[in-house]
Amino acid sequence: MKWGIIGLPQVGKTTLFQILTRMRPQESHRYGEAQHIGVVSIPDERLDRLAQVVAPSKVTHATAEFVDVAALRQETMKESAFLQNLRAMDGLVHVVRLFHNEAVPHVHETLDPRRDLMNVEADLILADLGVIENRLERLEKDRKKIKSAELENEQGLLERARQWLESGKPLREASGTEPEKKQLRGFSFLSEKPMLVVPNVDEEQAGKMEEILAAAEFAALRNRPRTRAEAIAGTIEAELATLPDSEVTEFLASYGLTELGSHRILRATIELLDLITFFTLGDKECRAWLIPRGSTALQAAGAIHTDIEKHFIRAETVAWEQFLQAGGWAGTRPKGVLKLEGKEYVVQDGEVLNIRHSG
Ligand SMILES: Nc1nc2c(ncn2[C@@H]2O[C@H](COP(=O)(O)OP(=O)(O)OP(=O)(O)O)[C@@H](O)[C@H]2O)c(=O)[nH]1
Ligand SMILES: [Mg+2]
Repeated sequence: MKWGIIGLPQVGKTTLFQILTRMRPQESHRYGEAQHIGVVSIPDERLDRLAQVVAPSKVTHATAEFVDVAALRQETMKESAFLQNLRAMDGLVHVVRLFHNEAVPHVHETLDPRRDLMNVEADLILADLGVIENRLERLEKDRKKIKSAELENEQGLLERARQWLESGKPLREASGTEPEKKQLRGFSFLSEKPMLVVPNVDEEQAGKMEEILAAAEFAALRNRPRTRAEAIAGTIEAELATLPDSEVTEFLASYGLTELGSHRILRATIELLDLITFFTLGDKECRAWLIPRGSTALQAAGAIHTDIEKHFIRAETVAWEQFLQAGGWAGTRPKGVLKLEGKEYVVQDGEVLNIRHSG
C-alpha cells in the first residue's frame, strides 16, 4: 500500500508526512530532491490483544508506505519523472490548507479550499488527458498498419475516457465494466487513484473536525466514489508525534480530540483501497496482513509466501474474538471453533489463518 502525499506548495504535506511516519524528513530516505519516503506501521488493537495471548518473540503490524512528493505546480506537473512517480502510487492523499498563518503565505493568497480542490483535480485530469492524447496518436498510426479488434476496442475506451475527463470529472468516478476498469488501470491514470482529502486546520479548530467536514466543499466529497475526507490539525499532531505514547491521550483530550489524526488517516486509506486484515499467529511471530476484500484463502497464502500458495493444502480459520475467547491455539480445538477451509474460501476481515501446506 503506497500513498503519495500531494497538494499545493506550503499546505502542510511534509507536516503530514512527519505525523504519519514520526520521522523528521532529514532522517528519512531521500530520493531526488524534495521527496521523502517513509514506512508506517499500521496500529491494530486486535493484533496487540492476540499477541498478548500467544506471547510470540515478535509482533509485526501491517505497513503502509507514504511518499512526500514535491508540491504540485505548473512546472512539476510537466516533469515526467514527477508524474511517473505519482503514477506508481496506489492512492493519493491531498492536503488542503485551511490553517491561518501569516508567516506562511498561500500560493493563491487567500484561503479557499474549494478552489484548491478543483485546481488540484484539474491538474490530475490534465495529466491524464496528456497520456490519452499520446496513446490515441500511437493507436491511430498502428491501426493504419494493422487491423485489429483489440486496438479498436482500446481506442473506443480511451475516447470515452477522454470525453469523461473533458467534462471535468476524474476517472475514479467513472463507471465501466470490470475488464474496462482493469484496462484503464494499466495506464496508471492519476485521476483514477482513490483520493483521501485532508483539510489541514488551525489548532483552535482541532476539536471541531466533524463541523469542518460538514462544510459544503467537503460534504460534497462524501457521495463521491473512492473519495474520502479526514481533517487534521497539523501543528498539534506534529507535536504529538514527538510525545511518548503515555502522554498522547491526555494531550489529545486537551484539544478535544479522542484519536490520533494518523490513526484516522490510516484507517481511511485501508477503507479506500477496500483492504481487509487477517492474522497469522505463531510462537515466533504474530502478524497482520492486508489483502483486497474478496481474496480467497489461496490468495491470502500467496500474500504470505508464494511457496505456501504453491503447496497449499487447507486453511484453518477462526475469528479473532473467538481465538481470544479460546485463550490460544490449544483452546480452539476442544471448543470446535476452528473451521477447515479450501482454496476458494473467501477470507473475512479479522480472521486468524493457519495455512496447512506441504513442503
Ligand atoms: N499554523 C499552522 N501552520 C502549519 C500547519 N501545518 C503546517 N504549517 C506550517 O506551514 C509551513 C509549511 O508546512 P509544510 O509541512 O512544510 O508544507 P509543505 O506542503 O510540505 O510545503 P512545500 O513542501 O514547501 O510545498 C511550515 O512552516 C509549517 O510549520 C498548521 O496546521 N497550522
Ligand atoms: Mg514539503
